[in-house]
Amino acid sequence: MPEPTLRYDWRLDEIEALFDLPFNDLLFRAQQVHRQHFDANQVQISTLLSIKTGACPEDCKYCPQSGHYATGLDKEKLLEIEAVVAQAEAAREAGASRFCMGAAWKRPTSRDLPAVLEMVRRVKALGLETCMTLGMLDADQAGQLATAGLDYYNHNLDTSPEYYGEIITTRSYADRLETLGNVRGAGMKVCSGGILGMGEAPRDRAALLQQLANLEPHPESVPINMLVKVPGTPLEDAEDLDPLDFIRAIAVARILMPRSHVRLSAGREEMGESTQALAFLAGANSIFYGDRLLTTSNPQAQSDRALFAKLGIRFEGREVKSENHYPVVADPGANPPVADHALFYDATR
Ligand code: SAM
Ligand code: DTB
Ligand code: SF4
Repeated sequence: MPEPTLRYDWRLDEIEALFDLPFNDLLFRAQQVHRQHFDANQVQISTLLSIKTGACPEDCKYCPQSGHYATGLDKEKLLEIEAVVAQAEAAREAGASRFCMGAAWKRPTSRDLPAVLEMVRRVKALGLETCMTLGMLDADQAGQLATAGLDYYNHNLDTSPEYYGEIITTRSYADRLETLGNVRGAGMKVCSGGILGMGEAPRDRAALLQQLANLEPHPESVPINMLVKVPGTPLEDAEDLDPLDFIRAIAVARILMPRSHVRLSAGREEMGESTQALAFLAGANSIFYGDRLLTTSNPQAQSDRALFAKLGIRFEGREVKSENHYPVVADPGANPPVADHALFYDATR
């Protein structure tokens, strides 16, 4: 099949028509696109660390770290650099190729930035890809992070422009787009996605993906989070999203942004193996790996390895030692030979 040209002009009605396809047709199309650009049996592995937790001045209604809601989180100071490096080393040993550091800030201040820049340099020196999510960035801050060696910056659009005001009032959609522009302008890779299951309408899910797909270039990484309902947040009792609608959104994201890594992000613990397997079939090819997200729990690494074994999925990325890594040989013909210190290569780079 000829490679489709990347598009940045998706109309909402076209995207809604994809969502409305029969489920099997949608998944088939997504899987075709996926296989044109990726090894369908490889998943990129990122590990998250909260480097500054809680007491955030923003009012994001989904977020346990917002200081506006009583979620029982203690406010913490910025972690020490050595503690961050130690966690990054452990993530690397466990097989992660990217280390993502998150801070509950509206934006980094000039007081905090030097320590953050040192974290980037030190984590990068371990041979890991680096990612940070620190809130809004101006062009100068983005430039400093890029110079320090930051590979990716995560800043989510979260939902559609129309629904956004129901979820956050302390920073605007335009603010978010501006930060993404500053990240791009500094030459870093963009990680941007959203959250589903916040009571949005199907049209909002289509409109979120439209916003992401019409960024040129597309974000290299697109995290699709299922809302983790945290007691104390205004969304703690949000109605469950049908898992099949979540899968549809993954499939549509894959079709709209064929070369991007689509991350099956928060919410995996509540999902079960079958939904996760469907997400990989729909074109998700990245996860957060490790027992914790930022403040909430994620599946145990051991159960992720077991799931990957069942599905014949391999870790994408750097060379890793197989004793700390899951050496899948579900189909020996399709996998690289597994030795004691097997090398796993990213076939997509
Ligand atoms: N404070 C920074 C910011 O928001 O720009 C970075 C950290 S913030 C926690 C990163 C992202 O995590 C949010 O944009 C949101 O998409 C996601 N997130 C936060 N709480 C979540 C929840 N309860 N369920 C799912 N995703 C969540
Ligand atoms: C993203 O899209 N999801 C991650 C990461 N980017 C920073 C965060 C998920 C947070 C889930 C709630 C928590 O653990 O606090
Ligand atoms: Fe703060 Fe980020 Fe949570 Fe919003 S999502 S309250 S900005 S930590």
